[in-house]
Amino acid sequence: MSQRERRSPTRDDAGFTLAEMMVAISIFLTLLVLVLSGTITVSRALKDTRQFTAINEQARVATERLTRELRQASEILAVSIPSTTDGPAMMTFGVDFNGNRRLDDVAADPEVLTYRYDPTDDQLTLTANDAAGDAVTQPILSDDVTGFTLDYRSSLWQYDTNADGITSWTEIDATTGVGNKNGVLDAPELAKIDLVVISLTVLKGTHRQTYQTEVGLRNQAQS
Ligand SMILES: [Ca+2]
Ligand SMILES: [Ca+2]
Ligand SMILES: [Ca+2]
Repeated sequence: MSQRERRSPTRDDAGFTLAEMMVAISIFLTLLVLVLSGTITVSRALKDTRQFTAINEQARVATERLTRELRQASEILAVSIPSTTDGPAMMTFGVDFNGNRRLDDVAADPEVLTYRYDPTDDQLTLTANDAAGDAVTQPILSDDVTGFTLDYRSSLWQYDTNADGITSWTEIDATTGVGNKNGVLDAPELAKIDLVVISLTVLKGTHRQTYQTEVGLRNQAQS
């Protein structure tokens, strides 16, 4: 063996070859990407949870507010019932907050309230007159309401024609001498409605929460 050949580096004493270095670096980079993506996923999940907790709390407060106002309502003035459960819904009702036995257009606390759900922008709004008597619409919940339904019922059991224990507005509408049989909940039947089942669903990311409550209208006149 020549001098030159003896000095040539063998595989064992040359440290890492270029190929080995490349493999080591790519393994290191792969592990780094995995660790970073795991960290990002966890922080994104935490952010989603925080946002949902906030919207969840707003939805709870909104449902409680509507429940409180509706319980004091003296009359339901108008409703719009969607043909599908995810359609637009509207309800206008009056509350005699100042106790003067009529609904005032101008009052410190607005006495005619309209709640409206628009599924095209996932928004629940409230329209009421301000202290000057001008109608003002404000969002109650923005962007995150994926369902808002109002089911109208009566405690007048004699109109529960299918005897299922619930007097629905459709039964009121269909009763001769009580409803006008037009398939719509309108003026002739509204005075008979004294129960409203509210269902509100919010969705943030993958989190979904539905609030449902049945409200008895204490002051609704019946005849
Ligand atoms: Ca009043
Ligand atoms: Ca029934
Ligand atoms: Ca009707």
